[in-house]
Amino acid sequence: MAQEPPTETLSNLLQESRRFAPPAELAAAANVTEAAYGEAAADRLAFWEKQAERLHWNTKWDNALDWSNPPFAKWFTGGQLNVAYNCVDRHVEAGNGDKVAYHWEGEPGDTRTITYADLKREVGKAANALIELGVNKGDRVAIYMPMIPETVIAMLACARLGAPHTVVFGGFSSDALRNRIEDCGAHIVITADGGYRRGAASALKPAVDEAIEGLDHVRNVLVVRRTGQDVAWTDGRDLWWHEFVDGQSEEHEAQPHDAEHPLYVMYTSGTTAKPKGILHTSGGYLTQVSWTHHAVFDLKPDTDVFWTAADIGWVTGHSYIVYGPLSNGATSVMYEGTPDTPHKGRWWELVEKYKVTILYCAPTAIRTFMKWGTEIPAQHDLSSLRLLGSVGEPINPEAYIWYRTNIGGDRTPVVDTWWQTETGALMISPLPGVTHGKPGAAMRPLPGIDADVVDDQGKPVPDGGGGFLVVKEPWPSMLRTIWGDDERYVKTYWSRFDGLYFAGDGAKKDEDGDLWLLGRVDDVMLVSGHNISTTEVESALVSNPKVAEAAVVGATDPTTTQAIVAFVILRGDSIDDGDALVAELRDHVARHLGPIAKPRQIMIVPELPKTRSGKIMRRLLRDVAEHRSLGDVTTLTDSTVMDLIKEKLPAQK
Ligand code: 6R9
Repeated sequence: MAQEPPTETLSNLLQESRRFAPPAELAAAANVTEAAYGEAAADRLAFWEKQAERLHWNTKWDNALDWSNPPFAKWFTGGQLNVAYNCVDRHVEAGNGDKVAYHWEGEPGDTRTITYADLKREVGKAANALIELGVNKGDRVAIYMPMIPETVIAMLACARLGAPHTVVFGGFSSDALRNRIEDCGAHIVITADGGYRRGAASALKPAVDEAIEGLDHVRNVLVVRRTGQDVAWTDGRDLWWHEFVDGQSEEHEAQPHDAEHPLYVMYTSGTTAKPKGILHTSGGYLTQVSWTHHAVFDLKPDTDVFWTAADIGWVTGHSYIVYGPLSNGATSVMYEGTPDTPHKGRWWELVEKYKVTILYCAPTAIRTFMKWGTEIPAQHDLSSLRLLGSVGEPINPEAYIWYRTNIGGDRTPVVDTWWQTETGALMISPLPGVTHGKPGAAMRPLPGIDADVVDDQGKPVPDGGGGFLVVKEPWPSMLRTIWGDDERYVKTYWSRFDGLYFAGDGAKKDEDGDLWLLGRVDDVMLVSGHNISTTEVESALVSNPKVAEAAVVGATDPTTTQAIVAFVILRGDSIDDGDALVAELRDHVARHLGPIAKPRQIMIVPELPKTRSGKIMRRLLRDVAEHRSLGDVTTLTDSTVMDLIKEKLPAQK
């Protein structure tokens, strides 16, 4: 085959023809219908103004969008609201105080039921406690917690006071925590003695002690007692939540804040550079998380039980465990621990116990369940489920089918939702009552969102083409800047293409114009002049019934520029027969995608390196494939994984 010159266009290799129509019953009663697309296209700002009416405003806005100083957007200017009032008090005032906000389940099996009235009381006390600690509007508060109700209560107390929170994953090291506390200049840290993970109490407080050593701006550490383990104590600085917060008055009157008042700063990991503090504000953010939760999950507050099985320290938890569901008065499940504790059916036991109707999780979890086998979910009654969602990475078509079949009983739509910390809320996704879903495709930008795929000149690619995902018009829940670094905000997101938001993801449009996400552009491989996405090769591997999960990287190669190297995890019942299996998988990829995509090398491994939000860290695998020493591993969930992988390596030549 003749070598083609390198192009910045992604090759379109994967073909997928399966389609799933919305169930008739769901479509007939869907919260949002086809008409929303037309409505938003006719007048985008009027569409978002209508969605903003879902919230309680103390003062209505004058102007939907101020885009006079791009790329710095202001939404709903002149408007005032209180985010915590919208998430809690107004439901109590409407007579829904007894409604369950959270069915919380601890990993050891302890449970708590938190109603909206409970939440109002607890948030009131926490807000008064923060006031006593001298927290003023605008002050930052860091939250480093396990998945317990106090995490939500702390976030809402901050929102109530207009004190932006920054929640840091409980699994991050003290260094990562320190960088974040320092960058946003937090005065208070809220933490716990520890939390339960994988069947054991894991400490949090020592990391806080280490992180804030010598940081003068941190005045107090508020500590929730969760595990009862011993903690070191600094008198005058450290306070127990059960002593200090529980003694406060429950009464706290929420004050309105400007629509553009900062709500939170969420740090994106940033693989090599300093983490970016993504700033979200109040009115636009809450409008879009509330509407997308209503539209894409078809949330019926009186009958649904919603479960986002993700960590609150990930943006998915902020928007779809806390702000979206609470703004809609939903009942959610919140689970502290890992899916395999004390057994691999824990999630399905929870779905059965709480009669969960909508489940939202990451492809990495789905592929793990594929590895564990279908018998495990089959032992539970999952018939309450009516809708499934996916987020975090492209969902391989075979993982989508597995999810729909084995968890969704072949009835439920699967909504593959594309978005980012930076976008704040869902951006590209099917609408469950409208869209005829294609396994592996995020389908269309939501009503009110103007996204497209462009070539390296910023020109839209035709149907059938691939390139870079961009957003063309500002949206309500967009990041406003990077905390303290406007210049980096402009440079990172708005400078690659003039006037367009650059998401950093590769994507293609199929012949129908539907969108398929193809992974981060940094991960795209250049093989003999073709740009090939890691996602497509991974999906081809996962379409082999022996494979549960695959990660693909491009390693430098003297003849083809880069060569494809794949790391593969087998499904539970598959047998690794060495070279024969590798040959079979290489041929399988070549058959599905063409000879150009045939991996040079395939390694069968027990685990893959992942971040806490479940994204595969291909950078580390590239280090392995190119025989380099490993780069920064501090954001890995489990740092022993890389040792397991290296053990599997063939001896270096
Ligand atoms: C919500 C979240 C953002 C990056 C994003 C993309 C990937 C997320 C996806 C998806 C394909 C989906 N991503 N959802 N890729 N299909 N449905 O994950 O935020 O942690 O900031 O990550 O995740 O690469 O650019 P965040």
